[in-house]
Amino acid sequence: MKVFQWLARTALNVYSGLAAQYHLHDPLERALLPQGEFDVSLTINDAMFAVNGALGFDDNDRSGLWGDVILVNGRPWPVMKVKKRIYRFRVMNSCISRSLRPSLSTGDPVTIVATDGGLMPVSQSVASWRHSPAERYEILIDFRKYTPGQRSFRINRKNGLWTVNGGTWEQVVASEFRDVLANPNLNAVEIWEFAHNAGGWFHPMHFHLIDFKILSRSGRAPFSYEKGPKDVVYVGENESVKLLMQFGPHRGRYMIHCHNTVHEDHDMMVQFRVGPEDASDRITNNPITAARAEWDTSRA
Ligand SMILES: [Cu+2]
Repeated sequence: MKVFQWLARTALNVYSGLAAQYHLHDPLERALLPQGEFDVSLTINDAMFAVNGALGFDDNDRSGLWGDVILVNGRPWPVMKVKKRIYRFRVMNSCISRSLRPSLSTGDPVTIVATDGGLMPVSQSVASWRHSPAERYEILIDFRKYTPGQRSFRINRKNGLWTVNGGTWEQVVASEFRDVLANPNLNAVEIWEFAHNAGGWFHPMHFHLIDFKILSRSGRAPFSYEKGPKDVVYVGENESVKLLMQFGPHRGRYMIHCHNTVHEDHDMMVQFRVGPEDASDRITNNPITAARAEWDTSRA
């Protein structure tokens, strides 16, 4: 009976953090694959949090738990700086119930080199893969082809919502406005590419804070009439645009959204942050449910 009670708490134990990676090495694997700082664990799980930060648990009448925050190695929305080389990532899904489909935002493939029990006979290049709880996949990502300060964003329709790299404004709100698409330094110069690999709609993408210069449109020069400073760029059907931007003169968070305002409402708005996060970045005051503003009559 004691054993039964222990087993019946596995989900709660794993959800509370009792899941980890234990790596075994051998000479063949050491010879073939990146080691040390280039051999990185990614333990992914989903969680739901109460207002006070406590973990919430709801197994939906014993069918499964779906948290609305994805954690990597226990941290929400983590960022990792990489060098221009090949990295090895050991990806473990430690969600209670959620299936994952990892992919790179650039759409580039990754190389799967090992599965749960060790090296594959032949590595496999895939654009994404289906990944259930407890499965482990080891992947290689080649960062040599990416230019520092260059970011790629994809416009996608997902579950009836318009998204940028899969992100929505609902996710930003759920994160208490801390979730950002990118975090350039103050006055940094970067090139951002927005790709819309579908037909049916164009998207007038609008950026707050900055003006930008359109560098190219699907690899060709921009139109002659759009060579001035811009804050809206027409992203046509099956088109990608490259934009040269400098992030200043202010730090803080700023919106990017589609200016087809129906797309914007459902739910094509995200944000970027210039400079480091500070304490005021966390916004818990919901403008819709907050107390009404009052006139300050003392100054009248
Ligand atoms: Cu749009």
